[in-house]
Amino acid sequence: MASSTVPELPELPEGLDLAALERLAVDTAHEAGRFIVDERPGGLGVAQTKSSATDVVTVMDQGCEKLLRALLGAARPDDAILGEEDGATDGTSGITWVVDPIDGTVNYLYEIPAYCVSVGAVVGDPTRPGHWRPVAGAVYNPVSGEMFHARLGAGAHLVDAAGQRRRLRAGEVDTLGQALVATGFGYRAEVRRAQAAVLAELIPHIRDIRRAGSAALDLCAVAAGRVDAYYERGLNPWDLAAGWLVATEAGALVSGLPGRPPAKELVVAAGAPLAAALGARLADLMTVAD
Ligand code: LIP
Repeated sequence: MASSTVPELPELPEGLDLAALERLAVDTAHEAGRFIVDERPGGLGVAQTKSSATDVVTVMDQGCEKLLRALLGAARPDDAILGEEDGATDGTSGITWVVDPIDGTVNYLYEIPAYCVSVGAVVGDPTRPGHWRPVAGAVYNPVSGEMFHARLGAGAHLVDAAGQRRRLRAGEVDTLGQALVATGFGYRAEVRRAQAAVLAELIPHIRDIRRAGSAALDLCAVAAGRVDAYYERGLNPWDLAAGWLVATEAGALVSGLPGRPPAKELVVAAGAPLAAALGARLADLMTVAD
């Protein structure tokens, strides 16, 4: 099984029950997913903005993160938590929960059914690229009812709305020209301009592009073979944590620029040969576009 290009990381804490972490990730993602659908107020609007006027936060992002923190804190009070909305809280167990209460917030605001709750348990320091990796995680799309989940060394699975469970296997397309590629764009205009310039140069060399609007769902789409590859620049640890493990446990490689770990500068996910080809092409194009 291909693995991510990260240096050797700290050992897993003694006696860590990865299956229990995976179950906790699934249960909390499911409860939080129900919350953002069932408790969505009518006429939901923007509560605040972050890096730009289009980088929006709703009261449901804030409420969902509070719920995730309460559930994880009650189950494992010694763990640290890093969340998109409320930042980092320390712990002593060696495990950090990296959570995105609503990944695909703009889709959620527009009621486009491509958003999810992402809950990942990681070892190492998630704020330092190359110094962390996920060990258990779940990505739940509460509209489709699809629960993607994984733990280190045990494969990745999808449980659909009917409760059918299946093991995930990433696609095996190994040439760019045949690759259906997912990607995303940032919230700041100058970043989107550079990303669009890279895409304009890349698109003649691939099958086609898909833009779903959620990094976590894009990584799960690679795991499920629904796309052959995904790449994006500008991701935060919470966009990445759980989806990264689902993709690698399904046989994909998740990396950054050639020879570098997944990081804000770039995340690439695909079967090993395609990830290498795409990573190299993007490295060339990004240098030109910057
Ligand atoms: C989103 C990512 C997506 C990216 C968006 C945004 P959010 O995260 O999942 O891949 O293209 O710009 O960053 O803001 O919905 O948590």
